[in-house]
Amino acid sequence: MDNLFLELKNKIEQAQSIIVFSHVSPDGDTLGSNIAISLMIEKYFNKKVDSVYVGMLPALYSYLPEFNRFIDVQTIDKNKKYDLAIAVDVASKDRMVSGTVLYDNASFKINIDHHKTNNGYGDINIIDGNAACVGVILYKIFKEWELEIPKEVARCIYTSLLTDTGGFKYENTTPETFMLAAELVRLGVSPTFEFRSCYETKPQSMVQFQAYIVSNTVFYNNGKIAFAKITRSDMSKFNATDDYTEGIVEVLRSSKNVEIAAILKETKDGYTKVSLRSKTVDVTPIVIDFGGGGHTFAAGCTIKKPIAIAYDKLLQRIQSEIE
Ligand SMILES: [Mn+2]
Repeated sequence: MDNLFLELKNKIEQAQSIIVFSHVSPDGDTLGSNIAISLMIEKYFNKKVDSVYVGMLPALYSYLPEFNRFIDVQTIDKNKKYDLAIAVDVASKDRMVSGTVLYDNASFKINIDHHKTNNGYGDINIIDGNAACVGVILYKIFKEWELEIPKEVARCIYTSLLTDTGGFKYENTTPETFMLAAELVRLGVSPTFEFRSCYETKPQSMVQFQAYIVSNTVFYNNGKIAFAKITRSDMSKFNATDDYTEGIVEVLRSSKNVEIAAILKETKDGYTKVSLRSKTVDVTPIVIDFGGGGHTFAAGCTIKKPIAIAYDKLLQRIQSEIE
């Protein structure tokens, strides 16, 4: 692993133009990691970095330092050839959607990730399936490079850690997680500020939308399976943006009997985006059947079927896993 860290450093030193990618439907890890590595490269390597997102940029994370640096990938010329492209928290190349062509065009490609389903699509692949978040990997890289971590970068890594561990409570929460959190707090991060900014700033309509979706959830197999359906009309009724669904699946899993909770969301093009959370069942085989990926207890996929059909297919598949 250490060799890869050095190789990465060499590649950054050699590059003139650098682009950093976050995955579509960005979360705290992919955004925090993007800003963290971009700021470190700009500060210590004195290079300009383009930090890009695809699709929608959730306003929720606008409390992150230098959040305004994010560029919509659509605004960049598709023929542009960067010297170096870095993907952070991007489980598979297609999660860069319209940005994939820019990533492929780059002279050299880096892939930094912690999804165990990542197939290693980069020229250098720094993948640690045991890392709680990509922020953990970045912290190790910066330490290996013997660089001091400024408070802004510490805050970004803290958000990666906070969000990907669900507030230090998922199975990926280890002694290392708390050691890193302690170190980041020592570097000036305020846990209260980050928590409030991240979890207690929902628009009122979002709280009401989530309550509505949760109250319409259907439970199967003696309450072991929870299925929540979100249609476009539900979304428009509450003026909901894509980030409005964040956190609902965790509420469903909080029911005592639930083993697997599923959120099915109708996409703009009439497909079905699925998000799965489980307590003890490995859900990766389920989403892989539908062309998706993710972690053992948190995974997702997009089923290219209308929501009613996707619902039945997914329910059957999950029931076969539970019985
Ligand atoms: Mn992640």
